[in-house]
Amino acid sequence: MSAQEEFFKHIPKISYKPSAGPADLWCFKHYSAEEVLMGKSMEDWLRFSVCYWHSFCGTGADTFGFPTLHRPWNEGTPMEAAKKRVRAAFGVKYYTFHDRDMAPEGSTLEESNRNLDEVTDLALQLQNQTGVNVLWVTCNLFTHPRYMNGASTNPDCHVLAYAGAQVKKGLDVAKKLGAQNFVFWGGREGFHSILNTDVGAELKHMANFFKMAVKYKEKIGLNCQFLIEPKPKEPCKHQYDYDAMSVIAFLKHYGLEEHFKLNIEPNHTTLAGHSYEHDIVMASSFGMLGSVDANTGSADLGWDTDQFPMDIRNTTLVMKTIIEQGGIQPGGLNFDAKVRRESTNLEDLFIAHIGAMDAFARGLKNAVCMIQDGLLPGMVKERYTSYSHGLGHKVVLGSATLEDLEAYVKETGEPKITSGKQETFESIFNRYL
Ligand code: XUL
Ligand code: CO
Repeated sequence: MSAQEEFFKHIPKISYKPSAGPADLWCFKHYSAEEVLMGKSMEDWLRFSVCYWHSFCGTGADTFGFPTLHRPWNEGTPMEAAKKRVRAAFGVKYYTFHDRDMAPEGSTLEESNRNLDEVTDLALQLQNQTGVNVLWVTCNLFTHPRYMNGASTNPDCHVLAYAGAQVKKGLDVAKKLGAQNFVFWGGREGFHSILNTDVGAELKHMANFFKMAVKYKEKIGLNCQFLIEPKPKEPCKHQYDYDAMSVIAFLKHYGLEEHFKLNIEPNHTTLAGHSYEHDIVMASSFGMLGSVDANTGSADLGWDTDQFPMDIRNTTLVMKTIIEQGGIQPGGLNFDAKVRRESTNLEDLFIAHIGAMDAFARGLKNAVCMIQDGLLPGMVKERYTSYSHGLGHKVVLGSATLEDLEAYVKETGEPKITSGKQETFESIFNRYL
């Protein structure tokens, strides 16, 4: 029996219907996979991926309450449920998963690895049948109690060794399934108290751990992009991968920048006190934006709520950056997002994905209009014209000296006051939404 017949009998095939009215939610009003914009199809610009842990493992349980989402694929023994989930998950183009979402942890490393082998054999078979691919794999190095004081930053090398063994297996699985990326999210790589923590030692251990992963990846000929996912806090009080700039500094400091890019999750960015698009833009400016965990938080809450991204302003700014850097491949837009605990119908899970895909498709179209129109890019260019010639050009080339600057001021006097025109930029931006 196909997953469609087994789990999703009443879910229609979702197609593109630009004339859809506000109540017609079982279609894409904006996402038209094959439509070509600026030389690439929408499917290639957006590279959507569904994430396993929220959409297939999620139960709606939270710190205050029991599960509310009863999914038919979560029934049976842990291994039976794992296999049902794999079958249910095969309806989307890309998927992402943690090793422990795919198969339950056993009582020994060997047993965990066997479980993973068994379920990923089935996943590979289904991938080949359906053409669905892995956008990225990651290892869960934060749920098991052994990791409560960190994985690669644990003060006990025995725990670091366990994490290394788990990552080794994760890389093997990534190779077996043809994953296009491999993510490291350091949820417990940080501290709760500075008093019991040797920060310098922990950072060095983490860097050397990453070097081991790079070496093993090269050894097995795994051809995928390594990504680090910044997040400032939660579960730790302070996490080393605080935000895009901290991770870039870490990578450059330890000579790892050739081997990694960043997977930016906007809900983590806002948790770090930045605006939604901040880390997308910062990572991209350094040529380090590798992938996006496309979600959003609630500005009025300030924690990691992992909501589906529905705000067109946000999706427009993200897509503008992605277009400007020429695309996001081999990364993509992974919906690291969960339906609300109160959204208990299976239909809600579909509406959430359709709505978020449409929000990004609309963001893409807006950004294309903005870029092709040339008005805003032209205005930005205009602000920097003084760097296109003379002294400004020397500054750009790195050949100007302080003496040159002083001579210029002596000759030309006080710079004139120039408006930054923020409200003009904002008003024009709004015209594209
Ligand atoms: C946690 C988070 C993770 C990573 C993968 O906040 O975003 O799910 O994306 O471990
Ligand atoms: Co994430």
